[in-house]
Amino acid sequence: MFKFWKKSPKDAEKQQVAPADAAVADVPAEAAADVAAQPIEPAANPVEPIVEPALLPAAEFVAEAPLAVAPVPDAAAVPAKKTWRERLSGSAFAKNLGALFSRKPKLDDALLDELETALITADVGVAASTDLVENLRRRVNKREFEDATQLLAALREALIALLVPVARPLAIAPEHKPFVLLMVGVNGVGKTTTIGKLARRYQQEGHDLMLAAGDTFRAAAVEQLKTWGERNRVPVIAQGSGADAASVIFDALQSAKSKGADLLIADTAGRLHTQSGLMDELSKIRRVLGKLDASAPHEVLLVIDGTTGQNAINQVRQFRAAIGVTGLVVSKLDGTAKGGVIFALAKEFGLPIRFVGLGESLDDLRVFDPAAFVDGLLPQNLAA
Ligand SMILES: Nc1nc2c(ncn2[C@@H]2O[C@H](COP(=O)(O)OP(=O)(O)OP(=O)(O)O)[C@@H](O)[C@H]2O)c(=O)[nH]1
Ligand SMILES: [Mg+2]
Repeated sequence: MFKFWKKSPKDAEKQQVAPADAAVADVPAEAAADVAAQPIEPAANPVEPIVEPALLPAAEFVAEAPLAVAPVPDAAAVPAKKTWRERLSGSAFAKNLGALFSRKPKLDDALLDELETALITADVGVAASTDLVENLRRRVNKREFEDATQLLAALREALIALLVPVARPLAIAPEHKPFVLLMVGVNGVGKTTTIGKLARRYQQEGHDLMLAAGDTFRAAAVEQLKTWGERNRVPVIAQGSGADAASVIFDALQSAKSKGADLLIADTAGRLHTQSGLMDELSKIRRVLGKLDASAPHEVLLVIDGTTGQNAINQVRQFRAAIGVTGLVVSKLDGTAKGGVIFALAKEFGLPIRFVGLGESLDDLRVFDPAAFVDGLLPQNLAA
């Protein structure tokens, strides 16, 4: 029953590299976004024994595709980028706070209690909400504010101050060649689409990058990444579905090294943080990469679905224990997300929040900006 996990020399031969295809070089950003955003079925995620990958010679894994950089699509063809406020306006955070302050409330204990409830229900978490409101309460008691507008301004400052320490953008350190970025997270959080968006971003910045299709559970997952790579002329290292993930990522690093790529982004299968067998597989990926580069992976990005709520805290704990997370991406903050989970994460862990997902298009993966984020959640003024 476990035989599909065993890597045979035949499996190694099956490894493919998505060819660069001049015919699809001019696919506009929107089409690429469609591919990146295409829905995929949930992974079955069986718990399987871990098998060390065979350490095959580098020559067998050299990517055929040149590391060509596709032309950057014409900016005019891309629809106007939506503002943070437009993207975040549907969140419970924005709605609750908007409703609270539009009543032109009196500065009293009842308002502070309501504010605390609004923050907690928007996923900010009990600890962060209580801290924020108790600080404001002290200042209200000292008569620092004349009206609710001033209280709102103080809340804005306090929220931004909570996030500034975690707004540390990802730097692709040139001393690592390639810089290895591993994308991890539970099922369906947006890992693969985020890879598509990041790949486009780094390609436009002039990086020679390669992708590793490390989600080997489903053929659809490999195809999703390969299609993206073909359209954007980014080489994708993949083996058939059912291959060993650590082996695919190991091969991809070997290939990226031999091609002189400066960035390798590896996808992994979604896994529940409670599935210990699958979490062990992540440790194995780290161990195996270490055979080629002791410092790899240089970034482990954990993607958290912004609609997850307080369960996000458990996810960070478990993934951190299994593989050592170095940065977070909080996706899907548009739509039904309540908006506050980022504050809870910042308060609990202090891990860098590298990017946030504000929608499905390529433009919607933004470098995390605390002021833009907070301003997108809060009412512009008491009339909002
Ligand atoms: N609205 C919105 N949808 C997003 C965002 N990021 C990803 N998605 C959608 O989330 C769905 C799942 O995305 P995937 O990238 O396939 O998720 P994954 O983590 O790779 O999933 P598995 O490989 O199954 O674990 C897709 O429909 C994406 O378009 C975002 O920021 N906003
Ligand atoms: Mg995926």
